Amino acid sequence: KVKGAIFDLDGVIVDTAKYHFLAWKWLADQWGFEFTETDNERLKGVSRIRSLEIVLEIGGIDISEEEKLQKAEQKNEKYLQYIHQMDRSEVLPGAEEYLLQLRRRGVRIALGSASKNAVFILEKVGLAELFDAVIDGTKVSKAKPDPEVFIAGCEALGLEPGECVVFEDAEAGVEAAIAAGIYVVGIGNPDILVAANRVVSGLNELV
Ligand code: B16
Ligand code: MG
Repeated sequence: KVKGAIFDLDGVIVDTAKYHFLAWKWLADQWGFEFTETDNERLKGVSRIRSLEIVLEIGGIDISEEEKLQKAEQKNEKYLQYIHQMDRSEVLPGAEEYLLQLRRRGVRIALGSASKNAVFILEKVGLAELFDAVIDGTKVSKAKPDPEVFIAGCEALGLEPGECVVFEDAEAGVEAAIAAGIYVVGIGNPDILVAANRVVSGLNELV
């Protein structure tokens, strides 16, 4: 029986990928190369600094480690301007209903996100109080596909991996859940999330 559910944030609860995209594109524009939505797919579920490295690789740009930290910081400031405007209308269809449904059944809920802005976003969209635990980019050091974030999620809920289920939209996240030994429901395209135990188009399919 499932006792705990661990949710990814971007792509599962909210669509912040569009704001990450705009902020990375803003940096690419300054460097003078084109950064497309297809390029942006490669950044989903990936940490901020690793995302920057992928963006630099796409643009064929080489900068020092110190400059990388500066650029990642600039990108985040731009991203924060976008997410400051978020409200509950940006919660993806079915997400709130599904969280409430699980809570009524006594299932414990955690967030398992790579984002360092996760708590801020949950508060902006009004879902923070539905989570019993939040494991985000400020709490883990190894990025998905490493299982660290989801193992920490189970521990925070006081449960074993075998008692939990993960909801993930990114390939790296699905891999991380499998490596943690947790049943994983992919959110998105079944042709991409082939490794998931089950794939649905969105949480609205599960309500
Ligand atoms: P931040 P998730 C991830 O969120 C995003 O998918 C990814 O594109 C982003 O680079 C990462 O968070 C870090 O975010 O810059 O806010 O710390 O899908 O793991 O919820
Ligand atoms: Mg995601």
